[in-house]
Amino acid sequence: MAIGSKQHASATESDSVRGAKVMVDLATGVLTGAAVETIVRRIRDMKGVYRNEEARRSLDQNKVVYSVQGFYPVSEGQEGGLFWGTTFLAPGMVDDEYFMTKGHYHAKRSRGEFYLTLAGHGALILMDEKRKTVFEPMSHNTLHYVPSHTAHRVANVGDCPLTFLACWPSDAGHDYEALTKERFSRRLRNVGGIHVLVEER
Ligand code: M6P
Ligand code: ZN
Repeated sequence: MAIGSKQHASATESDSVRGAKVMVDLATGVLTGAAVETIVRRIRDMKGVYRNEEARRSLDQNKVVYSVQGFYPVSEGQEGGLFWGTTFLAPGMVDDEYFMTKGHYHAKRSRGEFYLTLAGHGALILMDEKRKTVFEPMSHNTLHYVPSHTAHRVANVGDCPLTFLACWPSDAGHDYEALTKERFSRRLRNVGGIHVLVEER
């Protein structure tokens, strides 16, 4: 078939071509499009997340810790779909702990997730079912696989915003409850200027 003949013509017919619903700026992580939804987590939303609750309470409760821009093409819980998001995590400290995401298990424990770091310096904290907690350093272009059955949370260990992309199954869900009872077995803390995992007492 000649180049640009029938096949090409059909690809330009309006009923067979549709524009992307969302654009991702890979320099900044910013998503644009009518389908994009944003959630914001402020210091006031982080009750019980940090070891030193008094230190958290003494901070500006309106300060944004992180925001997540998401593209959820199917409804949450639906099997077979995928979700996409960008997390923007501010730099900051609560006592000797870094600003971090709440952290979660997937409600459906068998589900995994990918994270791709765009900017900043962070730590992806992972705890497996045996309660073994480790972290993976995050920096520009690092790709992280969150295995199934693994609690995960991200801390910003740098001075600049930490930005990362994420992709996860639409039926994964978020189980925050389990971590309010059990918590991570180790916490990432600044000890003498270095970030280390310290056993939770
Ligand atoms: C990533 C994804 C999202 C998650 C967000 C913030 O973008 O893992 O599913 O909601 O980080 O993390 P958390 O829900 O633990 O606050
Ligand atoms: Zn997740």
